[in-house]
Amino acid sequence: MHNGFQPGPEHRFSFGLWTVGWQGVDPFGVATRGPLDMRYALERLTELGAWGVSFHDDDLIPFGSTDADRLRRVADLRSAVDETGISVSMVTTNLFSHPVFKDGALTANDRDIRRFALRKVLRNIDLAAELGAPTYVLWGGREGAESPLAKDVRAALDRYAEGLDLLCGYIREQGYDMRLAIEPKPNEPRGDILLPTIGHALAFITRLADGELVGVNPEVGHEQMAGMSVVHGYAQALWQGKLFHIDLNGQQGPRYDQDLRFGNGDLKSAFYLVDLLESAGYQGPRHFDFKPARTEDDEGVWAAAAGCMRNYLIMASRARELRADPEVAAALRRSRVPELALPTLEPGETLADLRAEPFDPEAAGARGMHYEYLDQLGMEHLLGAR
Ligand SMILES: [Mn+2]
Repeated sequence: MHNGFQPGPEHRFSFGLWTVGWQGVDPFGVATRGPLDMRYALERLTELGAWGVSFHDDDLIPFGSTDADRLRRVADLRSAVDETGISVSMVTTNLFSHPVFKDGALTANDRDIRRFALRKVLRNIDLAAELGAPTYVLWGGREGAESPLAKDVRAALDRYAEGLDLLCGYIREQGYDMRLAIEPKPNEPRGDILLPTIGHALAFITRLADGELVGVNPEVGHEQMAGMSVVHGYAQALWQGKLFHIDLNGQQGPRYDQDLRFGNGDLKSAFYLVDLLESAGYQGPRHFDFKPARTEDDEGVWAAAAGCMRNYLIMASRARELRADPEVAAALRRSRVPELALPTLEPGETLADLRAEPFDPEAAGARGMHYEYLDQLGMEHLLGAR
């Protein structure tokens, strides 16, 4: 393989422990791979050029572990982190696997379960702070319903906001250098999940008591499951200063959550997403949340992880070439793309001035945009034909 796309710490690539550790259990089949040793995973990731790692509390400390077991497992992680030099880039809570969360966690109808969920998150936020994780993700996979009668959505959103307000208050009170990021998803495992898209999450954040601390962690595949444009969604999150963290992976349209290797699936969206992240100066981790296919053995797992990073670097390089190509620059001008950056009104111009301006809609309506030519140029860069 070409060696010009070697990942290194400067690229800030990170992986969830649960990604390379996925054993291939799906609704129709049992595991095809054995459990992955945490230390081995961190060593392999570092060797491949990854910079960071993330985990759910239960990835590291099985649900129901004793305090002694918990301490031992945290100490093991610390020593593996120190030995490999990998960063703990993000931590999150598993509020979905155990049967207690079958009706949700922060929005479960049962109040005692909501209280238990909060305790589980608070405990893990302490651990995240101890390990220096700057971002804490909340994916509410079970926060939802199959029946509209079963969940009072307005009350559920009240409880969701209450939960986040309490967590933000705790982070402030403890003086933790940490921000929260909500991960939207439209469905799966629930029939309908609350905060299904980036847009829903961004709107929800505006209603929080301390929304400054809360942003989004959009996942490529989740937006595509909802039929959304991932590029538009990420761009709006950036525009609102809320793109705190990202989950890169691949998906083929609206169907079950595929969690494909980044670059597999909708390649064109992946390419323009990389172009967006690189040109907008996104500073957070380039975090992958994918599942190496259950057809793979250990070797295939690491080939998939390496492929995620390599595809990102190849696309970033193609995006740089695209942006540096004078023909592309000329085509962008011909399509009047830079004109969109101009305010619609001149400074000092009044609405009366605007209303008095002569305009010929027939002539303007007849102007071609030349987007087909522009898109083709982009496509040729993506395909390596230029
Ligand atoms: Mn997913």
